[in-house]
Amino acid sequence: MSAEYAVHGPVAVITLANPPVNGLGLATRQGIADGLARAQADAAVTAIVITGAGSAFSGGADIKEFGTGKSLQEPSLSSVIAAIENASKPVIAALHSVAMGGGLELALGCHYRIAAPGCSIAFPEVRLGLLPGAGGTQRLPRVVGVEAALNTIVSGETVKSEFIGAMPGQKLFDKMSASAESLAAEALALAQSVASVRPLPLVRNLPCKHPAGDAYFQFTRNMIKGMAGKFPAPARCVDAIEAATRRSFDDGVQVERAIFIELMWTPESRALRHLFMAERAVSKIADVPADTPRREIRAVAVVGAGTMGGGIAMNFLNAGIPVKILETRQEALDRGMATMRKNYEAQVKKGKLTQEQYTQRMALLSPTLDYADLKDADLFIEAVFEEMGVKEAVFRQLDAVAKPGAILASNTSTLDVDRIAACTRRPQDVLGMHFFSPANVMKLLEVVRGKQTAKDVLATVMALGKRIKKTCVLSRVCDGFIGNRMLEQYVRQAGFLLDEGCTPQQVDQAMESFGFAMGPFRVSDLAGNDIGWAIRKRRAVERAEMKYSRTADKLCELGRFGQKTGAGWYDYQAGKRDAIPSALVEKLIEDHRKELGITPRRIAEEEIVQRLVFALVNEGAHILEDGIASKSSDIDMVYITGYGFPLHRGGPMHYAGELGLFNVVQAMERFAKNPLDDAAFWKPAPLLAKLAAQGKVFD
Ligand code: T1G
Repeated sequence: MSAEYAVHGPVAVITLANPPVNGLGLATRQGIADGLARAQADAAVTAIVITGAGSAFSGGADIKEFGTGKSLQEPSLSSVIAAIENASKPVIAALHSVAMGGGLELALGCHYRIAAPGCSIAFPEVRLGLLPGAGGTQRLPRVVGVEAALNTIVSGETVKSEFIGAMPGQKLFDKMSASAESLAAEALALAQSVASVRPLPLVRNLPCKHPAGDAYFQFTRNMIKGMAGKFPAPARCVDAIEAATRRSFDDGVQVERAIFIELMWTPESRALRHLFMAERAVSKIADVPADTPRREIRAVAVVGAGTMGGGIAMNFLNAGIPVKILETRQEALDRGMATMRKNYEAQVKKGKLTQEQYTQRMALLSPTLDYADLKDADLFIEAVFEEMGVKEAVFRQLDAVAKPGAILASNTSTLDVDRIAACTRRPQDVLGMHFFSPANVMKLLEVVRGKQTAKDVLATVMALGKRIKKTCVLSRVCDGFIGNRMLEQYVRQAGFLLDEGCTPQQVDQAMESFGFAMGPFRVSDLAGNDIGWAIRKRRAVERAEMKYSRTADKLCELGRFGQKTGAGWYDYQAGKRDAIPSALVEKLIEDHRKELGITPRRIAEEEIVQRLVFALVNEGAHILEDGIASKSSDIDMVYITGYGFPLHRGGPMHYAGELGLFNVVQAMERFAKNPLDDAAFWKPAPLLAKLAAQGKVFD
């Protein structure tokens, strides 16, 4: 039962009860329909109120039902709304907390609406690659006007009920309750006050016109072209709303329905719906219950005031958490403090931060050269040079000064967290917190679980990550964790493609057409080519079997580290970031091919994209087999939030599923036949091969 029925005097009350947000799943829709029928049949009932239990009126259609067939099963939301409109007694929607998507459409089908202040009103469907599919594009313009409706539906933005209630001429709410607490009583009173009104008012009967329709919709379409990017839904929202101004209500609903079904099947909508669920699943750790007690984090200590340390510190300052930041030399400490000030001042200049907020944040920051000053911290984050010996020494110091129960985290991007933990007497309090540069901007935070990391430490850090607005993805310990381990294969393929015939700009353009903001060589020039160089040198010792193109090393041997040296894979004019194809680099690559005896070939864009993306997929499958990531949607979240994988593709693992894993394996088998490639790498991971053979997708 997902809707409760009760009678208060002459008013029947139907309460949606499908936690956590009263998603309008089949059982809930059936519960509403049954309640309406019951109220209609009861002569003592003169009016009906619909409201929601818990922390929402309704968050809309049950997204978990999409693709299961249940979302289209009768009673559909549209037929429930039709039953409301055809009811012989007034139906009042009592809105509180959240009224979104199908929940707002349900309310728009009612004869009257009363809203509590603070209720979040939105049509967020566009963020799922959809549009309101139960009459929302036809009814909302009729109660708030075409332009306000179009802005709401195309943006998917949330607006508070009191803001709408104050809009002159709005007909969305017949009444605002004095408070959330008084909503129920005021809804009952409203119901009784309209019990005898006939004919019952219907939103569908209101007029819907725009005085300058052609010009307005043309202007809107031009505006949307830029912001919609690869997503078709925003423009289709405009089509549906325009239909509301030009056609009868029933015809307009047909137009909306057709567009909804069209969008439901687009890969872009499937990707966005996948990521909606992936983002909510990412914080769940199978063996760490959601109610695991957490340690209190009142103060943080950051060791290392370099680019990463300063950026890390800013995350906590922004969340109002005091930070002590330590360096070993005064000038390094001063430099780190100056960088943070510069970052905040830039935000103040852009209007992203007020002067007062800047001052408040800096007041929470205490620089020090003395480890003893860190003794009260509840969480330590080490962000020093990426060299095991240096990190081990730091952790020994932290172990000596930290109080019992303090959490010790390393920001290492690839090193063995278990080995770092072994330098302390408290391995259960040690884990990795791998931030991505710039640490105060990038959303991704890889939380690296050591063999002995305690469950309450994980629960504490995952919750803290959410508090500092990060997407926390749990990783086990391996070289490169999730993101960088996969990136290694992506970059290797990019290098092989140069050996075989591509220029850096051809590879970058192919990946940017696929949807990445920047291709691998532009990214490398931005981050610094010397970072990869150091990792390859370390790997050459530890994993000699790993084959690489030597072009990247030759580039670094020339000191071409990228933007920071004014030259890398590309040339750069002083003070500019525009990547200019470099004749010197092209000659370096040509000479290297001659050295290897390689005759360059023309390589199609499709092969470039497949070799780089399928390299991510195959390594991702190995990562799942090794238990480094617990679910494939976590890998997608890593690549979407930390590596610029295009949103409309849903992440590497989702994208592979969309293409069909069988097709991915087929392509890999072709790559394995290329003598210049790495045949061993292209052997499909057993998990990938198994799923492909079974015609399945990743979990
Ligand atoms: N369906 C199913 N589950 C939902 C849901 C939904 N619509 N919305 C949230 N959840 C789950 C979510 O997965 C998580 O589950 C829990 O609720 C808390 O979510 C016909 C077709 C409502 C503002 O797009 O914006 O209606 O992880 O962490 O921060 O035209 O959830 O606990 O198991 O986000 O308090 C349109 C999406 C659907 C609303 C609450 N509606 N949801 O935020 O909690 S399509 C949406 C949200 C539609 C109609 C069309 C937010 C929220 P779990 P949360 P929150």
